[in-house]
Amino acid sequence: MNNRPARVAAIHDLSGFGRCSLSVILPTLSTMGVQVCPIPTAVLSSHTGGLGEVEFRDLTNFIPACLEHYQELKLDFDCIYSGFLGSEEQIDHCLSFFSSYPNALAVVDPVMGDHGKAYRTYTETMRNRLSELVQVADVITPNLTEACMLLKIPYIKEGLTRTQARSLLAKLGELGPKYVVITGVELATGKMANIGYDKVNNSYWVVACDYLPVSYPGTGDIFASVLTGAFLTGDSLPIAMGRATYFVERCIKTTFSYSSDPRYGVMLEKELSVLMNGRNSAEFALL
Ligand code: PXL
Repeated sequence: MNNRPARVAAIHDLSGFGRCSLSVILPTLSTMGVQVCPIPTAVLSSHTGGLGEVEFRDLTNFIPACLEHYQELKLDFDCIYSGFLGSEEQIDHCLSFFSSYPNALAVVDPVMGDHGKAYRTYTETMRNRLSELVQVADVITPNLTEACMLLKIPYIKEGLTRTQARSLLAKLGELGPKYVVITGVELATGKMANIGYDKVNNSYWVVACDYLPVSYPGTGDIFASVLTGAFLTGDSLPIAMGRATYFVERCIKTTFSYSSDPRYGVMLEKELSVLMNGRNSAEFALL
């Protein structure tokens, strides 16, 4: 019997300050009992969201070298999870990782932008090529900005009706993935929500979240990590979404209560213990 913890190869950047990407993915998944093998795509002094001139070291060539080493070791992975990428070539290296482990859960967080805008390091070619990763993914977790970019439609500023929400999810599902989750969606009812589509069971889900007048970097990374950890420990899509939403909301509210500078990210350290109780979940409903 194999009872080792589930093992994830996490292909993301390592930003020293600002609590995003590997800095939050590692503690989050470890707390959930999942082993993370970080494969840094780049090393940065901080995230790129308003902290001035960022020191950036590209690690493009490091990715295929890691893959080669892991194959020599005959290491097995239960999940390959990609996120923020530092160059176009890295898309090809991620594709090699995914194809080398066809039985692993393929999670693609198509990090490209937020609030209707692309992140400054993401070129148009990179944004266009990200759909190649989405095609091979089992699970994708775009925010609304990224969902619109993947579908090559203008950013939707108005609240989504149920029909619009389901149509966005279905169109993303047509690109390949079995499970689609769009985060940070405003609904026509005025409520903020995370919405999901389980193509295997043809069901649509919604998890409402409280609106707070603030936005923190890294919350998408924490959401996708909890979702991944939940999938790897046997949860269904809506249960995984409920756990991820609950946890991110806790992190945001706690951080907001300290009036911390939003650019510094959420105070994950204060909330990690909440993750150990697998029953903590936000309510989920059919969309
Ligand atoms: O959380 C997304 C993210 C990841 N990595 C870097 C970023 C951001 C968002 O700003 O700048 C370097």
